[in-house]
Amino acid sequence: MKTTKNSQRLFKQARRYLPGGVDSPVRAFGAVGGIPRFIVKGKGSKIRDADGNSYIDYVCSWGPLILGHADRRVVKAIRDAAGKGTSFGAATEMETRLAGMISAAVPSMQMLRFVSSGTEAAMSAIRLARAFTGRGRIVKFDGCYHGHSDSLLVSGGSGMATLGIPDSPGVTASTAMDTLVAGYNDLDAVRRLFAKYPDSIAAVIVEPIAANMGLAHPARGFLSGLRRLSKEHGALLIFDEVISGFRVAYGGAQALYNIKPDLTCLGKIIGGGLPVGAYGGRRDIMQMVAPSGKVYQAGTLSGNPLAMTAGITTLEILNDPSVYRRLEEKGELLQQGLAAAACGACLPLSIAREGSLLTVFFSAESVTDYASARRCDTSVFARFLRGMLEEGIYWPPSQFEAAFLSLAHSLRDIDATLRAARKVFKQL
Ligand code: KE4
Repeated sequence: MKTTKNSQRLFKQARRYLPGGVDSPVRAFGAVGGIPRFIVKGKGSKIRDADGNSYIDYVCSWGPLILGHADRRVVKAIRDAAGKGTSFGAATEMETRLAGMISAAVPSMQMLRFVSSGTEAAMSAIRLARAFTGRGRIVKFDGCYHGHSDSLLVSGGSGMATLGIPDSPGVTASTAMDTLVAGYNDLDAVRRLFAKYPDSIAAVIVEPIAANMGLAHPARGFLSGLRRLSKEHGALLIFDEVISGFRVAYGGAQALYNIKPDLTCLGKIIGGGLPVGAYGGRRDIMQMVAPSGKVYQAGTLSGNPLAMTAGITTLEILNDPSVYRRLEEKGELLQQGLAAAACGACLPLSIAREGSLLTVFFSAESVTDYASARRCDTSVFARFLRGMLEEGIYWPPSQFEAAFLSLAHSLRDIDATLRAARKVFKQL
């Protein structure tokens, strides 16, 4: 057994000041048990914990680190920028530069605004959609996550079209009732919502490739159906590409599926590991954002020089088709190897993958929505997670998250991961 003495001590200290000892719930390992590892260093595909244990990392900060930890080019750019000042609360040329790079990569984002998290991006996009359409209701999908703003911390009952119910205490019923919920991939449910609430739906917000129920692909015709229905009913279509943006393709999922949303939310990769989010889209909509328009949104550290520099450096490296080919090859190798290992252990497993983003579901059926995701065996997943930790593999500590590969993951890393999986699957 790997020792976790120091992580245990640090976790105990952390719980004195921080709820659950963490600054984001999933980090507490609540879903999988065991001691959350306190990380002291990362380099490339590896992280090291407070007890000196080294792991091949498949969390990669939940997506931002597509280049791997402490990429020397990103670190140098941040170091150089920091020497000139970390934040001015004033305009800088770098914001324009990164915005231009994003708009060139994602043409539907004719204009955009930087914020400091994906939550802020999605929250602001919803406010803007409500202002632009003059309507109050929104549609989201069960199992999709768009950050922790009140309107979006709402989920449905089953996969049917339902009035939203608060996902968290503190979200008022009056707020939740403006959020309508449908099952992911259930286009009929969305059709029924538009019929039931005519002229009152401001927007449909969707993860074009879902990654917060584990990874689930859009069914054929689902995204184009949402595009058609929202246009037909005068609602905006918002793609939340906080995870998929610059992950599944340089142009995101909208490039893969050739669908043009009205607004897009970004985060994670565009900050190169520093806090950034962005929302953007059609010029006629974005012009409504203060100060050019009346929709208020602001942020002390929005577009700060360090995050902009890290984002610019990261996107410059990603803007090379061979990058996504290499990520695809690594993802394919890992998926094939995991499937073969599960087969060898007679373990019911389904794997969903898009490029360097994948989820291993402990279920024989493929996952197409939150209802099917919830049928997975989460207790087996927990044993898998803990077993992989023992083998030096740091897998995302929740069945309902995706794993992230980076350009720094080597073939040796993948071999080591598959060796570990073969051993752990047999123990399950
Ligand atoms: P942040 O506020 O955490 O930067 O972004 C919120 C968000 C918005 N949209 C999507 C599709 C997201 O996946 C997220 C956040 N992702 C989670 C992982 N699934 C962040 C990890 C965490 O909550 O600690």
